[in-house]
Amino acid sequence: MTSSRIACPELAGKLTSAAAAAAMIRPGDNVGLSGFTGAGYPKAVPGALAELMEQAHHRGESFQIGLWTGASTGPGVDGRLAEAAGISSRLPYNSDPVLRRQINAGEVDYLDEHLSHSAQHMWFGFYGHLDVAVIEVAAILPDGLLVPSSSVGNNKTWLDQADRVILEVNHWQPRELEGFHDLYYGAALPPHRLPIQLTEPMQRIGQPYLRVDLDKVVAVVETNLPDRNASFTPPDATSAAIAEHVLDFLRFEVAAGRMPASLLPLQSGVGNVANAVLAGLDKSEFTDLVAFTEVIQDGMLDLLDSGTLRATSATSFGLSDLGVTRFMTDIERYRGRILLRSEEISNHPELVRRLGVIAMNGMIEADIYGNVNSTHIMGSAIMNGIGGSGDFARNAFLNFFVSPSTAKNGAISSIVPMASHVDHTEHDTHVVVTEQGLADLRGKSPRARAREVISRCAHPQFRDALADYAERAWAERPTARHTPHLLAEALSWHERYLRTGQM
Ligand code: 0RQ
Repeated sequence: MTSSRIACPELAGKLTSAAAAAAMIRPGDNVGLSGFTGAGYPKAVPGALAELMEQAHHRGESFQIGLWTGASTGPGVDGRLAEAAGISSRLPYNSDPVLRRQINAGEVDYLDEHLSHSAQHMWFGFYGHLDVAVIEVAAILPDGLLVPSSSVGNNKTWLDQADRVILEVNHWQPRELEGFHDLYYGAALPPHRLPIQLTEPMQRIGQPYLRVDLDKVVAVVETNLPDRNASFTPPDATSAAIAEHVLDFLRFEVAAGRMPASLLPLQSGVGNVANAVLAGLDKSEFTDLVAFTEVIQDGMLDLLDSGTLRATSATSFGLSDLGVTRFMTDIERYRGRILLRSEEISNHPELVRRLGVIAMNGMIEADIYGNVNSTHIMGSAIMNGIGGSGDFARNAFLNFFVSPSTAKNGAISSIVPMASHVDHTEHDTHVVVTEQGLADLRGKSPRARAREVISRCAHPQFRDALADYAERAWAERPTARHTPHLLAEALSWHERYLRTGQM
């Protein structure tokens, strides 16, 4: 490995090993890492830190940190540090199964935050002090400016706010990533905030580089390791049916004159249903689309390659191994058509609303009135977190929440009388989609929404029970018929699955 990517002499002088860099992190520190959806997280220092934690634990000493990131990382970060019992608190998002178990066991405090809020809550002082930032970059320029890697996330904020900075320069990341980023440094705190002058998804409002105060950099480490590249399965019948319902609805909206033939900027959550919608778009008549989203997954590369998608703004990649190879071998093809921004900008409510984004996100369950649970199984156990779904859905021109109509091999209905946890309220939800059909909730009263959700989205196995619930709630609540519920029964709907031992 060479230091050809570290062109700044002052920072080249700070080159050291991962173990030496990790030793600069102390028990009790809050540590801000780069990383978003398995892309751009530091590959070496977290593992070395986990070893130090295990050694300390063997000596009977406590060594835990508060762990802050952009969003999810990889098993080498969340998983490894969790295995070392090294995380006391975590924000703003996690999808690692080992850490999830610790959170749900009550061993780790988890702040599940809207992603657009995490940077500003740091600036507002809501999270306390950030001791160390560990940030992966693709290269360091002679003047110390940093070429970001495959995600931006909260890197700008962590670099700015941390007392000490450790940089990981990853040779695996394409050096050609220089120019793929747009870092906005114009944010001020209330009452001095100004409008963000972005009126078109691909508009540049910042600079291609991250800045760091060179005096704060305590170590530079070189790596040559890949991102965590999620595997991607081709759409199955369920996700393909969901995608078809979404596409038909978009056609209907265009025909009704509510959006142009090239639609409005798209935001798509991650996962197989999201990829199926993108695959459906690619086969459709839609062209000249643009995305203003969080994550660029394989489906987006397909759309860019076919020309269906003109360009996309995001904060991170979230590609499969195959997707990474495609991107890396043909990177110039994507230059100017992909722009990575900080997550406070990619998910900014002001921008999502101004641009009129069409938001599509997964859900765990929706209730008959349109309240959506994206995060908690049976109302208590966290799955991942709200991520960007609230940033986009609440401010979108049009939002979709999508899910198979059942979970756990058909044992559980994703349409329930009352959501066991609410992330998106009935006031925010526009369209609910399952493989059974699509419920358009816009402009409808609660009872009309219930009829729509039950008849169009519920699985036939649960449809009668849900309709019966809604009718009895109406009959038994003669003075509370706006959004009638039978509370004990609504909750027991969830609990009966606990009793079957399926959960
Ligand atoms: O669990 O794997 O243990 O069986 O939840 O469900 O069907 O694989 O769906 O991967 O699309 O995830 C909402 C979690 C859906 C995701 C959620 C169980 C199910 C399975 C996953 P198992 P699927 P997906 C941009 C936007 C919030 C963040 C977001 C999510 C597991 O979309 O995290 O939108 N969203 N971010 O069995 C019991 C139910 C269930 C259920 C599903 N009703 N009851 N278990 N499951 N429904 C990205 C970012 O912000 C970074």
